[in-house]
Amino acid sequence: MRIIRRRSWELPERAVTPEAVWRDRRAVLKGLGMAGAVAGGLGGGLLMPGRAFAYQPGDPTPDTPWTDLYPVKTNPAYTDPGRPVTVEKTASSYNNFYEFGTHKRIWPDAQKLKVQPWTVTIDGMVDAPQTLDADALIRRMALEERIYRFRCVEAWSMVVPWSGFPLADLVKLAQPKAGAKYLRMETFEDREMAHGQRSIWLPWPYVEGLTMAEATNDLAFIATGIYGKPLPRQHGAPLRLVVPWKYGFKSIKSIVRFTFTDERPVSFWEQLQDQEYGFWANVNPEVSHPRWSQAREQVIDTGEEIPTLKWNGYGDQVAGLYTDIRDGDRLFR
Ligand SMILES: Nc1nc2c(c(=O)[nH]1)N[C@H]1C(S)=C(S)[C@@H](COP(=O)(O)O)O[C@H]1N2
Ligand SMILES: [Mo]
Repeated sequence: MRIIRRRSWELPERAVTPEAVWRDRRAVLKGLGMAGAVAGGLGGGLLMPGRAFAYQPGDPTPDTPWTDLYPVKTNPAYTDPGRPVTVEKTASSYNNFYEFGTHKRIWPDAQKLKVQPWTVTIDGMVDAPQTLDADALIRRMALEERIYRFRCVEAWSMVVPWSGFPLADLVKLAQPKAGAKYLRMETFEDREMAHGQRSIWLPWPYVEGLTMAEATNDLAFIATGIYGKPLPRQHGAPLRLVVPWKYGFKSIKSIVRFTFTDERPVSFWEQLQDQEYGFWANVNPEVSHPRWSQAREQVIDTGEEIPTLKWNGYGDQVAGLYTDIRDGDRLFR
């Protein structure tokens, strides 16, 4: 991961192929009856980044069985993030999803993610191990909308309205045994579908973990939607974690397995570089990343630089989780 040096709209390819051009090209191809041929066949690297896609960031999420559930009711406790909500198109075209590439413009490639069928396994130290379809799981939960601040370890941030359910509700469903101390979460593994997973220097699958106290904190959320729609693929459809007091990499996408365990999970980034990405990863402006300061952050749509808040401003709700843990509010441990 690198710190951003340019704002998203300053990326050179964006300047060369502004969106109006992609849209025009799409309209022209459609007129010629070629849109499908290009998107499915010739597309590839040749036309990047002006590849013709039926879907563009900000459009309704295509091909998901969950559209009827949205929009969901707002949770009044999380309607005031204290900052403007990020422009939807910006949030959904500036993503980290290493399964599809190491750059921020993964949204076209992420459209290859097949979201159905999608099986979720809940196992480990639980009284109710189960394997269920994502659709069944999502329909079983009471969905709500929450607007959260989100801070990536790369020092950029956004504010987005997530739809989903509290992670605590999934914990209830699982009925963990008394000995369970951690929740380990895992992303899908499919090298055919997700070409980034062919990079053997990365420790696939993506794994993340929380303590049980963190997992049952009211802020810990499983997002199934964003901006009042089912999650677009690039945001980690069909379900992903959101833990807004921690750096963004903890918020694991496209989860297939929830395992309750008494062993602390080793996360993807920790396995790759434990000197830089620790288990706790709580947002903390006082603890620098070894290669850059965490004191400030850049807002992705306006480019404004603002001071970073400890626990991303959620200390009232989470500081208590770390009183007994030495260095628990730091990036490493
Ligand atoms: N499976 C998986 N989950 C992931 C990532 C990833 O590469 N793969 N990137 C993480 C990082 S570094 C960030 S900042 C957020 C980005 O979420 P967004 O693209 O929805 O904004 O997803 C996190 N979850
Ligand atoms: Mo991140």
